Amino acid sequence: MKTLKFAGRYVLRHWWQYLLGILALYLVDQVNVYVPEYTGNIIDGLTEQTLTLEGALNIVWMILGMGAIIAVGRFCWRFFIFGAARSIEKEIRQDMYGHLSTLSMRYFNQHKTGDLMAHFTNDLMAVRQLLGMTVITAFDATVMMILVLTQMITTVDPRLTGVSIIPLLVIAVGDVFYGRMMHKRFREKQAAFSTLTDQVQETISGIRVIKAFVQERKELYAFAKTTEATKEKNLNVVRLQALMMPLMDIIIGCSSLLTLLYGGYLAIHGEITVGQFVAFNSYIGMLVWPMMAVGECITSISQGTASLGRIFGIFKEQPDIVDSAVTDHSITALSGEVRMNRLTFAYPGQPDVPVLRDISVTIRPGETLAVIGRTGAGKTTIPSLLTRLYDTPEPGMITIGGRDVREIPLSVLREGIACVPQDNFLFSDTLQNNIAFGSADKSLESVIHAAELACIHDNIAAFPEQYQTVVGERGVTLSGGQKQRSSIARALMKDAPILILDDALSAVDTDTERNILDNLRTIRGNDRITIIIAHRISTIQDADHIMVLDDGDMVEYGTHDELIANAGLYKSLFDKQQLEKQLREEHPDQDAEGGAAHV
Ligand code: M5T
Ligand code: MG
Repeated sequence: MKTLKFAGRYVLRHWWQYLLGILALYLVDQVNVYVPEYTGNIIDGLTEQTLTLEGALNIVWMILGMGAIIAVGRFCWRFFIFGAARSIEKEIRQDMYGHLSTLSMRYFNQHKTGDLMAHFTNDLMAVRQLLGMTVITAFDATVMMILVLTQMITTVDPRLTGVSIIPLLVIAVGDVFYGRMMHKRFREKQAAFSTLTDQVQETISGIRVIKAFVQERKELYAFAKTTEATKEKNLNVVRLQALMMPLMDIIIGCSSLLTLLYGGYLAIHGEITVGQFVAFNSYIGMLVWPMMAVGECITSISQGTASLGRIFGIFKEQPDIVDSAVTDHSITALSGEVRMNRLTFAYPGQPDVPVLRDISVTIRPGETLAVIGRTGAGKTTIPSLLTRLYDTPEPGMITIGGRDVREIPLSVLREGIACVPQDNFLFSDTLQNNIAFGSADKSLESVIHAAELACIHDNIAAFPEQYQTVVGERGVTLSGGQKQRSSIARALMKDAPILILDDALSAVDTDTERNILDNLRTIRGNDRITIIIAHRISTIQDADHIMVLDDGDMVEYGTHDELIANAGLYKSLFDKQQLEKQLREEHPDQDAEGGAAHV
């Protein structure tokens, strides 16, 4: 019901188009119904030899005129109704896209990309079909049926009408069963399509891994299975449709036979004229389509409403993280210290597995906090909570300038935090646009400045098209380190009060790393906060505070010297990495790119 209300809102916006379309449709039907009557008149006139040449010409003109009205009418209904359906499709697609982008991480973690893409393609197509062709078919079929039956009864004979439509009633009853079977098969077809889209999408995104692990054949085999399954589901639909057609022909044949027998009988006995007999045959022909249309309508209504339901499912989904009653809209910029206050957090869906436990730190403006720890220790979770991709279980666990992050308007919070995520992502666009993404100032000078700070300018300047170089999907034409540094440049463009680098220097050699860190120190000044997450001690040793995370616990906290003196986990990491460095220096040809052991 809510689904229909949802669709109704869009339809109502285009009510005048539907109205005009339906009027045109009605006009065409009305005129169509008179054509057999006029043809019948000519035949009667000819057999009874009462028709003058002038009279015949008049009728011919009438028929031509009707033809013209039908042509214009057909254009109009197509134009108005298909136009409305296309517009609604566009509006729903636009709204769906807008809504989807507001949804929280939880939603995207739970839904497959291919499935979501199928909503935008297949499901919308079914809805367009429902709001376009089906509206026309349903209306047209009903009007045609009523008009033709009335014509049959009034201009020919009620008894003949009764007899001839008996077989056609069988079609109407059969349609119900047909519709049910079709609905089920269509649903399966739709699901198969989703799986197919998903597989293509995953293969393309994961092509590097597939190639590296020489899994092309296996993937091809898996894909062949999916396409085979999709073909089967499509064939199921086709088979049912194919079965329907000959059955229909048989039934229509029966109807024509009855008309011929009983109509012939009536004509021989002079109860109807030959012209009426001929006209009646045309009417029977005209009834076939509305009868078949009922089946079509049932199919596309069930398919369209199913798709509408799937689409409405997206709209029903509400973003978990939004501005709320506690939001103080007078806050327009981030400032002050960042505090984590007994921060404990578990991901939604796994409430019993806290990934951060009882973390308390304070970072004052101008300071740098470094976070180090084994993989899976909970490092990335910290920026996710700071930018509110997820919410802390209790207020006050993370505050900025003394205010809980929930009190800060979401846009202000995210504007104020420039983050280089661990899985950096470049769009299929020019490097200039990628770096300027999210900044108001998109000028080349600013982009170059940011690129220089991120030590990527020289690389970009060496490309033939420099900043206009288009990076492929996910930036595959750039090296890992180049991608990372482009992402850093993007974050630096924002010049935000809080900067977070999540493992953003891991693919950069140690000398470049040093340069970038020196640049950061200069530009961050003494009023802004920097958080650096890393695995390499060289990245973080100059930070004001170093937090050592181990399996969600902050096991050590202090400066580099304090932690070395502490002789704990940090010290053992340091020793290990020093040893590796020495080994590399002794055998420089073995591992030229400075990839220190991951902790
Ligand atoms: C910490 C778990 C993950 C790990 C722990 C993103 C995410 C993580 N986790 C979930 O259960 N659900 C999620 O959606 O949380 O994860 P992290 O903070 O990403 O770890 P890290 O950044 O320290 O690791 P790494 O590898 O980046 O150094 O147990 O399973
Ligand atoms: Mg991480």
